[in-house]
Amino acid sequence: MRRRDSLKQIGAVGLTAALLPVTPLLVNAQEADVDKVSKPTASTPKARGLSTTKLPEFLDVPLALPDLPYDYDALAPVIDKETMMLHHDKHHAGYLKKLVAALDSLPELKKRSLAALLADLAAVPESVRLAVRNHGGGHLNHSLFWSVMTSPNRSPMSEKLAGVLAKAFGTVDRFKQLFADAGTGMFGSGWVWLVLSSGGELEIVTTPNQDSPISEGLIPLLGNDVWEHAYYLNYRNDRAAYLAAWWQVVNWNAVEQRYEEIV
Ligand code: MN3
Repeated sequence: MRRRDSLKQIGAVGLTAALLPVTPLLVNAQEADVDKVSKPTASTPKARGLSTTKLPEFLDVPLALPDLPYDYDALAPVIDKETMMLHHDKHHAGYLKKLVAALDSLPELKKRSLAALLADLAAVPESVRLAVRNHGGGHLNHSLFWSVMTSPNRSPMSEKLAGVLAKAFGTVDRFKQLFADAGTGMFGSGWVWLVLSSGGELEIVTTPNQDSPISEGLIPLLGNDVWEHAYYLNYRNDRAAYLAAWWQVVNWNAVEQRYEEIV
């Protein structure tokens, strides 16, 4: 089975009882094998029970560059206007362009949603598998990213969601600390996520490059981009400062809506 890189497995003791049976997902970061990561196996998503035919609606991302749901400068001073322009118009658009170019060579793949392709990469023809994984992952990850942000302190966490997170991680502050630590500690470029496992557990995980949690059978609720292009203009090499400031622009209402859709 494919391993996740740099994974932080977090106990979700309280939440689990109210949901589905526990599926232990302990992974030792030292066991991560970079070579294997580029060769996902057929068993990966299905082994975890993620249905590729019943993915949540919010994962159904069209093959188009989404408009930002706010102005380029709406996240300032947490994320500056120039970073947002470059990130959305250049980086995200670049992933999409390369994804579309790859899929143009196998148009029948466009009949399936991108999320369904990413959830079962082994079923994607080898000639485009890496492009789907990298550029498709990039397109999906960024599409999900823009929509969980809003102007600073515009969308505070509800008491209900705070209760869910506290039940899973001890306290909300503890959740934030674990998430930030996972993002800060991740070597190289990638993403840090709050996900729901197929066993119904809330977990914090990291994925390298543009890998999607969906390819691991995990549903992403909240993700932060820790590639340098996401923060370097403002924060230089201080990824920890970016992660600490980022909480101000999280759209907790959007996160809660995703959670409500899948539990
Ligand atoms: Mn990015």
